[in-house]
Amino acid sequence: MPDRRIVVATHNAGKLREFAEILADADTRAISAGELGLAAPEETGQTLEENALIKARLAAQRSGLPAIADDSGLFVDALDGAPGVHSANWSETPKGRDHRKAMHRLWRMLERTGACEPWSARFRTVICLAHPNGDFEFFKGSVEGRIIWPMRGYGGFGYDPIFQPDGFDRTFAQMDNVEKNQISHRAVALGKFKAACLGN
Ligand code: ITT
Repeated sequence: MPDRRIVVATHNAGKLREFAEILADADTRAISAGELGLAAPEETGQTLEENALIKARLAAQRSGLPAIADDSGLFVDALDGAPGVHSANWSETPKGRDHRKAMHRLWRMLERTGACEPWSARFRTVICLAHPNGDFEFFKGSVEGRIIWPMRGYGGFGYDPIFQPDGFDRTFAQMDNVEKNQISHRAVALGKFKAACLGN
């Protein structure tokens, strides 16, 4: 990409921070959707791919710049992949997002299944890079792990306090940003994006 500016089309502060940290060593200038005053589109897709495309395409059209958007979710095997693509919806309340409520709901459902530990799960993300001319491509990442209860840790965001990646004895919320950004679903997908598009 000769013009090194790119729009990061997210309205999630936690995601935006991780994008900025992971892209910090890339020769590019990331501009947030908020800086450009772009509104968040309705996510009407049934898949991570569809929603990532909706978000990236709109931001590219509105800004005239290449845009990347991430659609992600937590997929729990004992819940047949829920909350999955609906991960954000589970946290919605009349007063805004409440991920503690969403994590309690997840836990109650898991208890009801009677499934034995370990409760295997994965975070998945699909990053879409969209260009103003309509071209687009996807970069995917996932991280395997398990659901932990009760919640542990205060770092990260979203469902991090109940997700422990394989090979670690701490949840994402108990890790510092640097450690999470080395192994997370978002780091894997952004690593592929950087290698393909930014020459990193
Ligand atoms: P944008 O669409 O503006 O990017 P969003 O939060 O609505 O922000 P999604 O539609 O992709 O993004 O929803 C993702 C959900 O999964 C949301 O509830 C997040 O908090 C959660 N999530 C995504 N990545 C996560 C991570 O790394 N750690 C914990 N939770 C995560």
